[in-house]
Amino acid sequence: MEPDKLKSNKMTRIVVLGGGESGIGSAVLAKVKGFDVFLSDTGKIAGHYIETLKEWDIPFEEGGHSEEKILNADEVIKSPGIPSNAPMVLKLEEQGTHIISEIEFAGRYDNAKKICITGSNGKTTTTSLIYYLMKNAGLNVGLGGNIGKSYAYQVATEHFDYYVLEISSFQLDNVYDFRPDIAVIMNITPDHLDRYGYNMENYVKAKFRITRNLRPEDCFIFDKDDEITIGHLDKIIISAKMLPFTQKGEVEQGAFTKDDKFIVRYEDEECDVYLKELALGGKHNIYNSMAAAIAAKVVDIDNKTIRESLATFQPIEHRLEPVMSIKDVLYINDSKATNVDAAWYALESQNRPVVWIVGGVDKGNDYSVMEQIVKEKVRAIVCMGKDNRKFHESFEKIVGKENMSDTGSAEEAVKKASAFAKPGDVVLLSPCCASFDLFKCMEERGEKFKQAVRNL
Ligand code: UMA
Repeated sequence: MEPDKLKSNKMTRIVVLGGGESGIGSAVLAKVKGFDVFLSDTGKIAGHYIETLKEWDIPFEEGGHSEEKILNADEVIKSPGIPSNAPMVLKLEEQGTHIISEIEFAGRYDNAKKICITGSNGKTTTTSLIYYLMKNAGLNVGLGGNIGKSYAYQVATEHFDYYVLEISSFQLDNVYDFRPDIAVIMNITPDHLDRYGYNMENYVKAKFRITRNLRPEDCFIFDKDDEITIGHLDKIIISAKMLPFTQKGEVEQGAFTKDDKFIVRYEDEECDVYLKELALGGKHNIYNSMAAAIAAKVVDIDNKTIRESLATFQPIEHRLEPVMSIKDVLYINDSKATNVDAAWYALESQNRPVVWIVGGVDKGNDYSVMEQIVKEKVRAIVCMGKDNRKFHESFEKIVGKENMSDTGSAEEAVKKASAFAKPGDVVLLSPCCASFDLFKCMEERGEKFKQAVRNL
């Protein structure tokens, strides 16, 4: 059934697959909009989500997907963690049922101006920076998407003039009519290839779905130094104001670095920011800050607020988060680095020898790109995962067999790392991988790392 028809036919049956943050939010919004809603989860739904379902009187099942309750849906909202080749998804597709994401569904009922950020790395930091800038400017703004509280739940229960939404490729996979006012692609490097048939082109196309409905009055902010982004832009047409950011030369509109500053140009306005005043260090954070500053200029935030906000922003949890120094060894939690590129930047931003804690669920990673940076920065490697073979194959030749160790918990990893570390070193958890072999999620991995450091 066409989405437009769904908007008006209130007793249409909506089935939500997945009872996590995304599914619960979607089910509540569908209920608020008067649909006949049913939620189904193959696993166990967390207690607080069951409370919410009961509170809103939403029927649900857990422990399996029942065909007779799902295949009769007029439209299905699929949680982003459910792969497109899951048996129930394939059955629904076979019979032609329209499958959408939470973002597509919530976007239908949200008139706020939307600033949507995707990319392989830096999207959480940039999303949080833009949100912080807009809050400081006194705007009525919400934060959601792949971060924090479900976007759909907020659309159902709150009102904002603006949303800043971090959007993952999984959420974009089932987006059709969703339209941001400002779309941002931070960069595109290999990630989640296991979900995209190990084909980079599929992943790039998923990311670019964020631009598919842009209009001439909308803005597209992107990294001009990112070859994959630029390569794809050569193949497509985007009808929006193009606002690149770069650390290699000048641009007429967008942002660029010059000497000790970066300069933002939007229409006939200009704002310059001293690099040394940025709260977040490292080359990658110059990109993040430039993207955020462009978005801020587009929504007409004054230069003073932009400069002050970029100077006072606090680093986000699990992203290059300093934990504490013990015997002049600094422990840094970068659990959020779940792909190779993120870990590369984490190592690049260190100016002390590194004992690197790495490992987890490999997503089709190619570690050859890490060899040079490991040679330059890393003293020893502690593997923390169930299968560490690829790390040994790639890095033993660089750091030496005697400087590598295998561990199966955060506690063990921190102990081994502290034994390798010398005064003046950094112990950096920047795993390159997903966390699901040993932990529930990357947040739990970061928490357990921090706890183990405090227990040293
Ligand atoms: N499930 C089914 N059927 C299946 C498979 C799973 O019912 O065939 C059920 C599971 O039993 C589970 C539920 O689906 O109960 C989980 O759904 P989910 O994995 O989509 O998780 P949510 O809690 O709904 O969180 C999702 C995002 N998770 C993923 O994309 C994996 C959250 O991003 C997001 O914040 C949230 O929606 C809000 O809308 C997290 C994430 O890890 C942070 N994102 C990835 C990343 O950043 O790398 C993309």
